[in-house]
Amino acid sequence: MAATPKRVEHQLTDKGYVPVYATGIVEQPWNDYSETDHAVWAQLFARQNELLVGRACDEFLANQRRMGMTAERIPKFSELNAALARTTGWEIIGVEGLLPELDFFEHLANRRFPVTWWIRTPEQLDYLSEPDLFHDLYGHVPLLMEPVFADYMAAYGRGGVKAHGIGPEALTNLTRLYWYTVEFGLIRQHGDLRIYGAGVLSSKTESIYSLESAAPHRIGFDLERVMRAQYRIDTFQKTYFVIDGFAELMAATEPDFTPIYARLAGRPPIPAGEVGEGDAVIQRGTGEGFAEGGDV
Ligand code: HBI
Ligand code: FE
Repeated sequence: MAATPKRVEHQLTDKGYVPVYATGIVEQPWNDYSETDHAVWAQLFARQNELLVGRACDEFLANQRRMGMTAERIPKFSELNAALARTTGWEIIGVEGLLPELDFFEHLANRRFPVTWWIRTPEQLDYLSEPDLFHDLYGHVPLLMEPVFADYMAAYGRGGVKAHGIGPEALTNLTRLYWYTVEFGLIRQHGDLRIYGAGVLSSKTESIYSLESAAPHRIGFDLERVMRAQYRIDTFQKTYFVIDGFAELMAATEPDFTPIYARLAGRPPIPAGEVGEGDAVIQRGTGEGFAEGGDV
């Protein structure tokens, strides 16, 4: 396991990163990764890449190749940043793990994607409770090379900073949007359903379940519907929302959310496993195996 990284307190350049001492950022300790760390990356990478042919959206594997991400070694953030800088202006920054929401939103608004610097152990191969390097780097980063999705992520960050100023209910609504798009979103491609959400792309079992199980509902994306949808942290999702394309996602989130938050304030959330009236149902799930309770 890599040694604990040194924290860098640095005066940031005029790239617009406001705080003078960014305590949340750590340099990627690439030379400290052990052979076991690289082996875990290689095993997860190879397994997912084989599984995702025909299951991931086209842009995912294409951009992974474009940025030179391979199974061989844990990628160097600096090398991926060169590809990102040339394409969408995004930058990967190393972090210890989950950040306070406002910090996270501010990074996204400035086109900085926080990536956990450490990778899971072989014992945690198939499940760990918080995002590690494999989830963040393998799952989230390739699509930051896709211009429209990259714009959506930056717009999401700006919206998050605003929502943080509005209050907890707005934040809850916005977190659901992140959950059902960036983490667990599906997209129509080639007349079929494909995966673009990082939480699914980085999970062996959910990559199959999300597309092939009869249990979950699959519903056409609708912004306010998604913002009302409770979700699951500890099991497969009970519902997946489907977009027609990244342009649809970007267009849906253009308007100012303030009136939307006001409208939603008076409406109850929809449980994760429920089909709401007016839903554009693509496939109504059987609900088989749904865990009771535990929606957030
Ligand atoms: N921090 N590093 C990191 N990565 C995330 O994906 C993340 C976070 N903090 C908060 C968060 N995600 C979610 O609450 C978002 O919906 C904001
Ligand atoms: Fe994530």
